[in-house]
Amino acid sequence: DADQAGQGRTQTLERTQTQRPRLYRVLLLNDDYTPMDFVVMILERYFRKTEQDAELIMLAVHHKGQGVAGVYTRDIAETKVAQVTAHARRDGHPLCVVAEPEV
Ligand code: NFA
Repeated sequence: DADQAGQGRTQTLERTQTQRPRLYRVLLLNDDYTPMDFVVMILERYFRKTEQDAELIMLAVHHKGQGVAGVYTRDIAETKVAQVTAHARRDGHPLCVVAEPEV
């Protein structure tokens, strides 16, 4: 095409700095039925929290309605949401987990 042949109208700007990818918060939402121990296990297993941190985050979600389990690039965040949702449903728990972009 014209661009390939050097007739192009497309300009490529060279930049020395690389862009950093947008990051996404993975949020856990409170509900009345998911056992506290299950939420703690999820935070340890999928979000690599210590037992102490997992308990603090679980209690914050329980009392405030939601809380951040971790912050990741989009693919990783979406994979965490899918894996945790599948695990919760498999075990019969309504636990809700969502990803939202950081501002
Ligand atoms: N609120 C749940 C209970 O009392 C515990 C819970 C915490 C659920 C965090 C979801 C998220 N069993």
